[in-house]
Amino acid sequence: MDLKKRAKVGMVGCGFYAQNHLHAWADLRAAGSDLVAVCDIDSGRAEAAAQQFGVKAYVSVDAMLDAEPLDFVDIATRVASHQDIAAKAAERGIGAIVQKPLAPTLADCVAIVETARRHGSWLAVHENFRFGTAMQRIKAVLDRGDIGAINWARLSFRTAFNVYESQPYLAKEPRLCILDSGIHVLDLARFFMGEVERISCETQKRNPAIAGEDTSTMMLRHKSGAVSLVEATYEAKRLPDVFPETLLEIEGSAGSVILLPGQRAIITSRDKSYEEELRSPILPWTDVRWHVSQEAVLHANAHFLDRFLEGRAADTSGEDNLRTFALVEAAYQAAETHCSVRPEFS
Ligand code: NAD
Ligand code: 89V
Repeated sequence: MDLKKRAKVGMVGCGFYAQNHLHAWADLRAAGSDLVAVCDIDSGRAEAAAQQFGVKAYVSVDAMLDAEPLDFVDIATRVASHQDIAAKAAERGIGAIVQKPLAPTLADCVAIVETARRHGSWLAVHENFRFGTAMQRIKAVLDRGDIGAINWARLSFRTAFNVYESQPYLAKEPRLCILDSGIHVLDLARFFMGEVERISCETQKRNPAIAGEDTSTMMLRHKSGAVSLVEATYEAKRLPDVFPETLLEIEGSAGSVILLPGQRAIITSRDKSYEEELRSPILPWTDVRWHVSQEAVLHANAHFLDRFLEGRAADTSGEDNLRTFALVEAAYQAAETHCSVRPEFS
């Protein structure tokens, strides 16, 4: 089978976070991505993106999918519309990358994955924390065995950054912290430590002005026997506020990796310790505050493009992401029942 060398990409959703996707596709032109059209039900946003990136604008997904010979769509609308838009692509045999959370519930996520499978269409979830430069470099250290068998970790996404300013809808989400940011840290826990046997969880709502939980503290027992603490909160009033960085403490039988504010790592391997700066350079379109998140988009999109062109599943395929989302649901169940819970998929 002749492998494709280029992919025609359609962007669905031109809102706040999609700007990073759009810049990433433009940067990946040399790697084979051809952004050809954008779609947003808000015509102003669609036109603005189309003008900035020199592509066609649509206000209807159906119209774009019927008019443009796309290889895949990149869906960066909010969670309520993911299933409907992903189905429209799958039914036409067009691949899809869907932003996190894939869907509001695990059952909806399974339905999206099943629809793609039924139509034989390629499906990836844009879960990008693991693709960030620091996370990829740390994964390489762990995979080399430099710290031995991993047996304990603490993964922390702790901030008081005003996420509600750029994402005002978050203040009204009934399920907030685990579904929005805890999902990223749970995916990192799987990425570094493997699949999960059981999870326990405590949630808090420390900010009375919002609808959902703003703080989650989770404990995971991995199938390897390792234990990890996974934390996410928007109410950590501390300095430095490292948003949107995830801090790490990963311990193994022969050493450890500590990821400190500013993406500085202290690596201890068999009684030798050294420091590494893992922060990547600011890009022309990234900014100091969001850079760690934005550069993860570029690397994630590069991965999705490569895998699509190779005809292979993404690391964060629909099927893979079911195991992360199953942890989200298990965490909410654990918080409600005050018991540890086995995730439905692992
Ligand atoms: P947003 O509301 O700013 O943008 C969503 C856009 O989608 C809006 O412009 C809206 O008009 C458009 N839209 C809605 N329904 C549509 C439809 N049927 N067809 C076409 N366009 C439609 O939202 P946002 O803050 O950019 O978040 C988008 C997604 O990105 C969410 O799932 C969010 O969780 C995710 N997100 C991920 C990260 C990350 O990867 N680290 C960071 C922030 C947000
Ligand atoms: O990265 C995200 O998914 C955003 C957050 C507020 C956590 O940065 O929603």
